[in-house]
Amino acid sequence: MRFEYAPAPESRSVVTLRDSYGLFIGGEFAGGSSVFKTISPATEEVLAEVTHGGPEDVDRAVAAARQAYERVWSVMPGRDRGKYLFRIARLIQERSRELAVLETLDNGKPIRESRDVDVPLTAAHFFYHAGWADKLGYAGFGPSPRPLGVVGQVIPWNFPLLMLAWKIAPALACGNTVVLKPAETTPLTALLFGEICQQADLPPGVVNIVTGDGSTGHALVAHPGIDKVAFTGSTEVGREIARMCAVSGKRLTLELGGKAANVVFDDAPLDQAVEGIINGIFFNQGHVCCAGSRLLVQESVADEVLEALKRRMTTLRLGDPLDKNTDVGAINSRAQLDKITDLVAAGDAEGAQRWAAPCPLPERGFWFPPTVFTEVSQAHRIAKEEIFGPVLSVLTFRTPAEAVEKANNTPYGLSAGVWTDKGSLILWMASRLRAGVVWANTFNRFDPASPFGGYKESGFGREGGRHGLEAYLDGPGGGDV
Ligand code: TAP
Repeated sequence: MRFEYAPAPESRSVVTLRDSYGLFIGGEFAGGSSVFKTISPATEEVLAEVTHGGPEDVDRAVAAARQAYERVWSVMPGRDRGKYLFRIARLIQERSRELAVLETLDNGKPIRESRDVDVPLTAAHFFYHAGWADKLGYAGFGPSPRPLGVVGQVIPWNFPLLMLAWKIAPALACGNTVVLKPAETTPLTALLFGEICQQADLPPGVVNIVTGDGSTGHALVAHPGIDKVAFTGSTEVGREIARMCAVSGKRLTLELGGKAANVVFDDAPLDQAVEGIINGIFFNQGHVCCAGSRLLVQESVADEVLEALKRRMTTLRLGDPLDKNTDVGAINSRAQLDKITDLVAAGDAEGAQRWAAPCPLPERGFWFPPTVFTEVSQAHRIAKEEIFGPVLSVLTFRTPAEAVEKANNTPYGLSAGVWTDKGSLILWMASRLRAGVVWANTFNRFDPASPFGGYKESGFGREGGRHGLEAYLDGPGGGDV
């Protein structure tokens, strides 16, 4: 039965959008030489003008971060750094509604997700790392581990605020200062975070936000004044950054793409598994590095699972991201929509069978319906390449060994899911899957205390947990190149 829901839009009035935003350098907002527009992907409405940071702006930001590092932050006792981080975490909670609405406007993700996932996890990351700031000497890195210095951080558009938290919170807890470049299509919550730093009285220069495009990111990574680069984004750009950092003495961590297998055995609780498949691929429109984009289902239950999956997909609500009933929001940009459309066309051309949930798409903005491909072979592009959209490729297997072989048949290695009633099979699978995270009877679960990161072309280094601190402290490990 399909229920009809009255619209329940979240109010936009909790956010005051400015016409234009400057760069956040040395604790102040200031304009630069040129600007670009950021739009709402759901309506194509221009939200604001944002400053494009050039090499000279990056230079100023790195100088401000260096000064703050040497004079204030690296010499401040950990317990005092922790107080600032606790203050930031509380301000994120206080301003959570504003942050959630702004994230949804700029990114296109459903308000339900920004309100219930992105923003609470962002606050949780700051709380967690605030707790570490005065305990680093007990974390197993020696009695007084040292920070690295100035960190250049470049993040993608799929979880703008959360990726900022994954980068900034551990860096600051360990005593580093940062220059962060948000993605071109989603700069607004990072700039609001700059305001939160001001509100928290964070010493000027400890956090600097330089907005811009790939060229700004390039200038930051190439800058001789930074000691470490932390990058989250595509494998292609990650490769270029690894080449740039090689033999430079800069430390490097890379969090890159994925093509995760979500493996369903015939003894799994199937209704629960179907919810996990839906969450695995349609959460955040599939713009998730660890999305369960390849469903591996045991042949004996494949028909049953597919039928239940399609039935569930017809109940997904696609539309206005600010509506609290919406499950599937807008695709983040026209460029990403074109990429999804091209890969789906390749799936058709290579002979896979496409089925999309019947749902009307809004006329304006960028949209793609939840889609599933069956009769997919491992050689198809849709089974090999990261689509980064709401598109699931279904393959089948007969034995656990075949499931492992197919799951590992990818250049990526970020995450995987296993659905079965047998604990022994979960452990058997987890020890053989080449993935940084293996979820058992769940998917897309995150916690700041749990390290996250990849194998192979999904990158190296971990974010979160004690392992994540290592990437921001001087000493062994941390993904040196
Ligand atoms: P990218 O195109 O790689 O962009 C990521 C960031 O790098 C953006 O800020 C981008 O700026 C910047 N950039 C682009 N070219 C650069 C260059 N030559 N030098 C330095 N910086 C440069 O990725 P995306 O499309 O935004 O994000 C999607 C990708 O991120 C997917 O592959 C996804 O799997 C991955 N991802 C991975 C994770 C983890 S934890 N592994 C988490 C989220 C996303 P512009 O925005 O201006 O292009």
